[in-house]
Amino acid sequence: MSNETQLTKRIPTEYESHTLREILTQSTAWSAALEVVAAQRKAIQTLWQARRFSEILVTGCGSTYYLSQAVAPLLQQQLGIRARAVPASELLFFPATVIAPDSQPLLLAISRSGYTTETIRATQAFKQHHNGPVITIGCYPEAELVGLSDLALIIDDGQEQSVVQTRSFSAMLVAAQAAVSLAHEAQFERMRTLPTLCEHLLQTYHDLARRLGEDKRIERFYFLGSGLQYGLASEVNLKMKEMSLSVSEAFHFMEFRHGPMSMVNEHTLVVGLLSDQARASELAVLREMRALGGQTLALSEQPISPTEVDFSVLFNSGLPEANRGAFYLPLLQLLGYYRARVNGQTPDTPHNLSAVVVLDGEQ
Ligand code: F1P
Repeated sequence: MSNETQLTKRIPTEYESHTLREILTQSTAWSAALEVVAAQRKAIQTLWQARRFSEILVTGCGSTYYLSQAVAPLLQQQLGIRARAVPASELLFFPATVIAPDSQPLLLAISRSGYTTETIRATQAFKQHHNGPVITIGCYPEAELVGLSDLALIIDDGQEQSVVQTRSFSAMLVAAQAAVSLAHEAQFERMRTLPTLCEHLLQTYHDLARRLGEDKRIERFYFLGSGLQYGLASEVNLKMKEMSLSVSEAFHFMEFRHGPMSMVNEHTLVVGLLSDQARASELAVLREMRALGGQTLALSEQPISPTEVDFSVLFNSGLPEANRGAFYLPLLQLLGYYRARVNGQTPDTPHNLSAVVVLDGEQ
């Protein structure tokens, strides 16, 4: 995947852009991600059981750094082993601040393209100084990063024409969550309902995402997520910035009161990615922001009374939190997409951005 091959493919007539098509067809990439993990079930289970590592480092850049922030807490929670997310550039330039001297880390490197220079160089340096296993999650089998890995989970159906990551991101998240759930076989099988539920979510809430995205009274966006949802809140925030160039930020729920809420007014949409564990406290934050004049949208597994928030997206999937992270993404990707359109932006080719950041020797 190089920048040249981008956007060469014709946009199927029923879609106005690659980005919209890729958002609306992501359930197929989710199915493919589950098949990729099922096909490598033995290798993954052996790796988890062999435990030839004392901690897990998860790394990437941009969207895939935020994906790392969503995957690391999940690995620690589900496997009971210390795991942390770190930008590839930090691992490359400041390894001593990331890896403790007595540690034997496993490296999970995530990259849609598998060609991002910082992720490649950080993985090469890691292999030079540590003999821990290297796993990669990506979408292009021929990529350089795959050649550096002991195990690669590659989801071809996540490949994209658009510069911005949408279905690639969610498919790579599904693959990571599925790989972790292999530690509990039944949990993995239950994840097979994800693609159908994704279709249902898009059919049910597409119009809501469009209405809010096109609502020009909204001038700024805040995405709140804690625990397993913080990385996802950071990603949808990046989508809003990359696609629409809007004023947008992401915070942990409770942190929002400690200063950022000063920005809330009647031109603000506060979006909450609700967890199970801290749900009551998170809803209290949204109630307060509504009282300050902001509009509020909550995405949740359980129903929310309309007295609590202005708008809500209900998953009602019956899946545990560790398996349903991808549900937070499609509608918020659409929100960014429709905001981009009313801002006169072209999401397929965002301002200043290229699909892959390749640096030359000096940089
Ligand atoms: C990472 C990334 C994307 C960003 C842009 C540039 O790429 O930073 O997140 O949207 O496309 O590249 P990758 O390493 O995941 O291919």
